[in-house]
Amino acid sequence: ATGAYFMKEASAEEGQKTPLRLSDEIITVKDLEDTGCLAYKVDMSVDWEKAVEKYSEDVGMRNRDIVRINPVTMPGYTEKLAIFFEEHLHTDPEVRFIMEGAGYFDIRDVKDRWIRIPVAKGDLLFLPAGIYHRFTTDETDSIVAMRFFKDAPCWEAHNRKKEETESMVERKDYVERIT
Ligand code: KMT
Ligand code: NI
Repeated sequence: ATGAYFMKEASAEEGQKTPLRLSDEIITVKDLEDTGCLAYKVDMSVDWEKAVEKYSEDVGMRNRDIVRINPVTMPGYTEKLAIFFEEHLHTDPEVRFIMEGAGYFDIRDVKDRWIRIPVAKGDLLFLPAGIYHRFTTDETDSIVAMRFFKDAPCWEAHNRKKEETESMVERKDYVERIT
C-alpha cells in the first residue's frame, strides 16, 4: 500500500485540508506506477541528503531549493495555497522531498479520478511531466519541502483547460505513455 486513496471533492463542511477519503479502497504501488508516479520513504536517521541528491540526479534534476509553506512565515499564504490547489500540469517532472510537516498531493489517474497521496516527513515524490495534479497543506498548515528542478527553477504551472493543456506536447507524450 502507498497510503494513497480515491478522494471525494471538498464540501463547505469538509475543506480541502481534511482527508476527503472516498472509500476503503486502497491504491497500491502498482496503481501509482500506472500513473507514472513514484513515492518512496527515505530513512532520515542515516545520510538522507546523499540519498535524496543521488535520486534527484538520477532523474535529471541537478538543482534544488527549500520551500516553507505555513501561514506564519510565508507571505501571501492563502493566495499561494489557492494557486497550489488549482489543477495543473508542468513540462518537467515535479520532484519533492518532504523535510517536515505534512500535506496532500492529488493526482488524476488514467480514468481522470482524483487520487490523494498523503505526504509527510521523509517522503520523496516523483510526478511525471504532463500529469494533472494539485497540492494542499493538511489541517496542521505546515510543510517544509525540498523542490528539485533541472537547470533554472521552472515552476510554470499550466492550469487545466481543455483546448490548451490537452494539446501540449508534454501532455500528449504523458497520455501516450500511460495508455
Ligand atoms: C507545488 O509545486 O505544488 C509546490 O511546490 C508546493 C508543494 S511542495 C510540498
Ligand atoms: Ni505542480
